[in-house]
Amino acid sequence: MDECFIKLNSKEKIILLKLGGSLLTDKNKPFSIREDVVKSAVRQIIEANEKLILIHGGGSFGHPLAKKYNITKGLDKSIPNQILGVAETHHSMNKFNNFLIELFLDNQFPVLSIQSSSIFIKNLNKIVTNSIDAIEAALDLNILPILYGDIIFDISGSFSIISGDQIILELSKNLKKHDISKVIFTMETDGLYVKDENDSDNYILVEQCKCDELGSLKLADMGQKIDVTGGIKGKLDSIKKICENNIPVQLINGLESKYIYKSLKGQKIDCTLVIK
Ligand code: IP8
Repeated sequence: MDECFIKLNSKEKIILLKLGGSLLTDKNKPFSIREDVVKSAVRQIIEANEKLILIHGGGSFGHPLAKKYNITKGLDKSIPNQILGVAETHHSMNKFNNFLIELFLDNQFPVLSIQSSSIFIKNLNKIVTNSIDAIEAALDLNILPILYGDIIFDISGSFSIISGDQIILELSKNLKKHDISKVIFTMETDGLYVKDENDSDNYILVEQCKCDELGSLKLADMGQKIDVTGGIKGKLDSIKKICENNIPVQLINGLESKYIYKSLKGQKIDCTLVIK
């Protein structure tokens, strides 16, 4: 049999799960973890015990600091202590990530933190990675890799922010030994909503849509908090790009009981599914 054919078919299926920063923290109150939400998410992931990579956002540990030092705009000598701010933002995300890591380890569940600022770098505005082999090596040993939104260096001598959504996009392009069966984004609503044409006070959940329809949806404004990485618009762009690689994306409510577990297990829930 053709060697290439065997290799293609020996790839292991994997899920990418993003826990949104606004779900896990109170984005309006710096450095505040929503402990019951985080603990419930961790419990559901352990219980589901599926092969996955977990990615989490910045919430109140990343965005307020990134905004204070205008990190997304890159090096700006007129901003006092900006370089210190880069280090502080990374450290703050590290502390937040540690909280999750410890919850898993307290439950004897093997996880490993992977720093996005060490494996990704920007070159001429494009994110590149020398190797994400460590992630796949961890997966092969049944260790759950956890990545998070972070600062990212630019080889031109600057920096910016890499969001959890961008990390997912990079993973979907660069994983070699694993096929992504789906990407799950957890948020605080059941998915995307559009205005009901017959009743302007009512919103309707979009249960399924194609990625090329995303741009024309008349989405309801479900409220925005401080988000240096583009809010819902940035998210839709990332979802579109992920889907274009033929990976289904499910947007689910991380506050609903057992939704994370059910989604990981492929059980039916109210959500938005975006397909190619
Ligand atoms: O919450 C942003 O990640 P996101 C990370 O996934 C920082 O957009 C450091 C602001």
